[in-house]
Amino acid sequence: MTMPLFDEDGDPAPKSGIEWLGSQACVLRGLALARADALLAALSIVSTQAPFRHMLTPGGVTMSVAMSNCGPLGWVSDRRGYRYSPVDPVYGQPWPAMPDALRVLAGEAARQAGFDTFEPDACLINRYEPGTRLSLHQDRDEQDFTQPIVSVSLGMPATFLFGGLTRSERPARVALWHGDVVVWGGVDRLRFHGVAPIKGDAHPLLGPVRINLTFRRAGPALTPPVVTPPSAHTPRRTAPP
Ligand SMILES: O=C(O)CCC(=O)C(=O)O
Ligand SMILES: [Mn+2]
Repeated sequence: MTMPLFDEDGDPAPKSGIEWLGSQACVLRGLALARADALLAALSIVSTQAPFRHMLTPGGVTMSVAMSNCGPLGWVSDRRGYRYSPVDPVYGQPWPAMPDALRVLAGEAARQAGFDTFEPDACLINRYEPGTRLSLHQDRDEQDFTQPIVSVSLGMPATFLFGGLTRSERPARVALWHGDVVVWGGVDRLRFHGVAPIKGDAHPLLGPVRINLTFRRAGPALTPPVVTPPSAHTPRRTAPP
């Protein structure tokens, strides 16, 4: 089997470098490539603990993309709506811990994109098969929009749709390859985005599958450490006799 080498316009896959999609949004080409084996090994353990499942939209439609999560919080959808939960609703257990290989990559990607203090507490794992897609949406179930989104692509290539702050703005079509990482935050944090139907050749490592890891800070904002005023440390003086 050969690697797919060209995108839908016939352009070759870029292997490295940074491409800006907005003033605070970029693709880090190939950043995850050298550690793909470690990421896939970690994911295989996660998915035995929290197997992929097709969630229901609040409207009762089964999603075509299969999903799982790792980290303290996991994104879930059902008839009650979209939300983050510390517990996998299928098994009633906490989600598997976020493997170090994933957490470290997310932090590095965020730093390269200009976000120095990203500490994800959620990693949504999406599994696409040929023909599946993700319609245009904003990521807005998180509490802290000052933190970016970091999104890692593995397996089959995809066309990422990156729109504006309104649904009506026509999205750019960005080819994403095995190992690419997209980061968007700051003024670009709430841009609409999605994935066009997956098509093309099976991937040599993963077969007819695309895996996407989306890292987020879903819970409360990171608060600066509380500094106790020095007077609170001073031992209380007893009154002179
Ligand atoms: O698969 C992707 O590249 C994007 C995934 C995404 O936007 C999401 O899970 O919210
Ligand atoms: Mn999204």
